[in-house]
Formats: sequence, C-alpha cells, structure tokens
Amino acid sequence: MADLQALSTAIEAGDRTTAVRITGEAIGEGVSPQTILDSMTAAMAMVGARFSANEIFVPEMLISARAMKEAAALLEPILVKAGIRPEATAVIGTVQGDLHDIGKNLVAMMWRGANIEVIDLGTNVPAQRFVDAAREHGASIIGISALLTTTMVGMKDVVTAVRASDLRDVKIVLGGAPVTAEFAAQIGADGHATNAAAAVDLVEGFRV
Ligand code: B12
Repeated sequence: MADLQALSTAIEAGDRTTAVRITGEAIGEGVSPQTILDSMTAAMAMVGARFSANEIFVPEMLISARAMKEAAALLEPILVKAGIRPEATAVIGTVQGDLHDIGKNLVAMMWRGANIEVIDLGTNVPAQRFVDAAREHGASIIGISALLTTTMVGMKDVVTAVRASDLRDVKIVLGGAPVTAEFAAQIGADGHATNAAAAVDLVEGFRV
C-alpha cells in the first residue's frame, strides 16, 4: 500500500522522485485525491513551521515546493472533468508582490474539476489585470491568493478596482494562509476559503 507518511516526508525533504513515485502508487491504488493532497499540504505546513523556527531557509522551502508541485500535477487529470461545457468562468491569480502559487494552483485544479473554466493569471498580478481578464473572459468569479501578511493588503486594491469597474455580479473570493473571514468582509470581498475543497463549496454556493 502507498505510504502516505513517506509522501509527506519526501515533500518535506524536497525529494521529488520519491514524492512523484508514491503519488503515482497511491493513485494506482485508488486512494482519493483529497487524501493524497492532505498528506502533501501537511508536509508544506511542516516546512513553514521549520522555516519559522530557522531550521531551514528559502532554498529548502523552494525544493519542497517543487516536489509538491510535481507530485500534485499527477492529480490534475483525475480532478479535471474533460469535454463538458463549463458552468462558469473564474479568473484566479496571486496578488501583486507575492510569488506563492501552490495553493492557488490547487484551487484552480479543484475548480476545473467542478466544471468551472479557470483563467490562471499566475503570480504577482496587478489589480487592474484581474479586472481586464475578468472582462475579457466574461468571468463571474475572481479568486485572489496571498500568502504574505505584507501582500494580502493588496487584495483590497483588487476589490476596489473591480467594484469601480463596469463588472457587475462578479463574486470576489479570497484565500491563502493569512486571510480570515473578517479580513474578507472588511475589504468587501464576497467570501474566503481555507482550502481547495472549501473553495469549490464556496463558489457552488453562489450558483444555487
Ligand atoms: C513554499 C513556500 C514558499 C516558496 C513558494 C513556492 C511557490 N511556488 O509557491 C518560496 C520559497 C518561493 C517562498 C518564498 C517566500 N516566503 Co514562503 N512559504 C512557503 C510555505 C512553506 C508553504 C506555502 C504553501 O505552498 N502551502 C501549501 C498550500 C497548499 O497551502 P496554501 O498556500 O495555504 O493554500 C491553501 C489555502 O490557503 C487556500 N487558498 C490559497 N489560495 C487561495 C485562493 C483562493 C481564491 C481561495 C478561495 C483559496 C485559496 O486553498 C489552498 C489549497 O488548500 C509557507 C508556510 C505556510 N505554512 O504557509 C511559507 C510562508 C508563506 N512564506 C513566508 C515568507 C516569509 C516568505 C519569503 C518572504 C521568505 C524570504 N525571506 O524571502 C518569500 C516571499 C517571496 C514572495 N515575494 O512571494 C512566510 C510568510 C509570513 C507572513 N506572515 O507573511 C510563511 C508563512 C513561512 C513562515 N512560517 O514564516 N515561500
């Protein structure tokens, strides 16, 4: 049986070969994508804790992140529904100044799996770019990610730019470790989610 504890350990150690191998085994054995993702995110939480404790530094965080990305990419074909007409369009990106994208990518993946067309703007995205992309693609959802307390304040600029634009009925949702429900309400966003599964529930709630 695939050893999910070893998967966490491999991601923490930045061992992408092992991380990819165990993920492949787990998929082959029919382990649910959510269970596999939980092991991966637990590893990244541990990496963050060790970084805070000055036990590891940015290069180690980076190799763990790369291992997680490569392993998580194997889950995408399972999560994404192909060939079905999308029920909604979302634009997603990481706020200006912020380069963290693992969580955003997972949300994009899960939204695609929920039959939402996702336009991924990447990282370090200026506020106006969210507005322009949502208009261009006729999006009804804008998702903004931020992992730094210093960049999450930039989410307000996005909300302000969207509300000042001609985009009506666009729901703005936030996510990323430092983001709280209070912060989302305070800057006038329509909601926030603490993980990718909750991000799906959140936007499905808008469509009922
Ligand atoms: C990996 C990592 C990095 C990697 C990023 C690689 C990449 N491609 O993403 C690298 C090495 C580049 C990096 C750099 C830095 N990092 Co960093 N990093 C992390 C780490 C360890 C993991 C983040 C992660 O991927 N988590 C796993 C994912 C799955 O979780 P998540 O991002 O929270 O996403 C979930 C939810 O939040 C939610 N979600 C996320 N986005 C969205 C969006 C929407 C719309 C919705 C609905 C939901 C949602 O769903 C996701 C899936 O479940 C965190 C520690 C932590 N505990 O978060 C530190 C952390 C975020 N980093 C930190 C710091 C300080 C930095 C640097 C400033 C370090 C430095 N001195 O240079 C730089 C900043 C670079 C920049 N300008 O962005 C601090 C932030 C402290 C703070 N309070 O601001 C943390 C918390 C580490 C720590 N404990 O100190 N980092």
